[in-house]
Amino acid sequence: MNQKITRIRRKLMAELDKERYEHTLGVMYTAASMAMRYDADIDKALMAGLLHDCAKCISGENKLCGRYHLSVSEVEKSNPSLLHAKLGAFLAAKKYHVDDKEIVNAIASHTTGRPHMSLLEKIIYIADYIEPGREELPNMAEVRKLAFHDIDACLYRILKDSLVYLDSRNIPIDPMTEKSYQYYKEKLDQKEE
Ligand code: DGI
Ligand code: FE
Ligand code: FE
Repeated sequence: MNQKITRIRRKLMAELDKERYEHTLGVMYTAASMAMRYDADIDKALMAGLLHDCAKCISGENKLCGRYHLSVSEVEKSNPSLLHAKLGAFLAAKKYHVDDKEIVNAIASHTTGRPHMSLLEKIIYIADYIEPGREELPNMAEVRKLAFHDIDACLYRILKDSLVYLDSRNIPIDPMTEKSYQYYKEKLDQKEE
């Protein structure tokens, strides 16, 4: 696994711009730290963190999805940046030869989340948001602490803040982001009853 990580790191250094590569390393190590905290597989967290944005610096996402027979919704068509998650999951398997379903799923759901996320998916979704190089988003100090204290509460908090952010900028919400938010809201409400 370590050799494979080193090999893919080298490829990504050429594939991504400098800022995105630095972010990638931040997500990779943050995900590993969270895996330590929550008893998840550290190697899988490293690999999923490393590859989560592997399709971020590619242009013509719509066309590429067509070529690879990946479905594109209306919201994705008008916001192609959403597509780097599913395109990244596809490339992780086909170009970087990652055959672990859990890793591929974590890459696929890292932008919108989804209901019933696995532990690894939650870790990547959160690590992407809190890695040390990420710009200071609202409530960041609190969210970072929560990540190592209560993973579902943290997930909910990020989904909530993301919806507020997207709304304030009039960016159309992907239905999956909304679904994830509702699912984790209900889950937390039930826990509190
Ligand atoms: O790729 P990163 O920048 O590291 O982070 P990311 O994969 O979470 O992508 C963030 C971008 O995705 C940001 O520009 C907002 C956008 N995004 C997240 N959820 C939604 C969304 N865009 C739309 N249109 N709708 C969403 O629900
Ligand atoms: Fe991303
Ligand atoms: Fe990212």
